[in-house]
Amino acid sequence: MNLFATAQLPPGVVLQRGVARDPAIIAALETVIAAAPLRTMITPRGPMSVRMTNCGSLGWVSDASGYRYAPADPATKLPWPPIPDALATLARRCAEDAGFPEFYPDACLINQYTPGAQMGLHQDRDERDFAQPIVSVSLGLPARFTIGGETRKHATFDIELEHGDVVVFGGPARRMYHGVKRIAPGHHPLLGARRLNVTFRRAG
Ligand code: MD3
Ligand code: FE
Repeated sequence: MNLFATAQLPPGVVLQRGVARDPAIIAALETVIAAAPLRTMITPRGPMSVRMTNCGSLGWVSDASGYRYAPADPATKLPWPPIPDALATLARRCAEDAGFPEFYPDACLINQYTPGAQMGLHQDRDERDFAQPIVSVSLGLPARFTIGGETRKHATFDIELEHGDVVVFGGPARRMYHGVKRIAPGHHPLLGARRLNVTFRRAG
């Protein structure tokens, strides 16, 4: 069982600081990125500043026509790489420690932020079953992560996420608006001038 600080966080948000510091996690991510390179996805509102790829049987993709989960990488038409064991084990353990012992992710989205990149306030609602949580792993440069409520108007607050931090969003937190403020310049000893965020989802 991991110890974590839950003070101040809304119901359903479980923060597990520093539980993803094993360098094997980065090595596993590098194998995925080698097979399915990070790329700029286009949204109906324009190109994203974050570069993305996926592993698992489904991957989140976006183009000018909209967002969806897809079984193949649109760049190569090949299936996304499988979720490496080191990542699957981490996701299952973190979900279990947050009260979700039956979490079987089929989609793993990898986001790469370089300084200046950000992600606007949004909801994750392309997944089939909102009873399933999302497990988020932050690596590399720190980020200021914004959490709001179930509507865009709701008051927001920020938490600072650092290398190795995991957040599980389940239950009432699953539909909360969230975003990432512009990443500040910096250097991380393992990842250099970048932040990787890995989200595990049950999409299908
Ligand atoms: C809260 N990524 O990829 S992960 C995303 O740091 C995304 O790259 C951010 O938002 C990042 O969609 C934040 C944390 C996260 C993910 C899903 C959530 C927070 C969430 C779903 C519901 C509520
Ligand atoms: Fe999101």
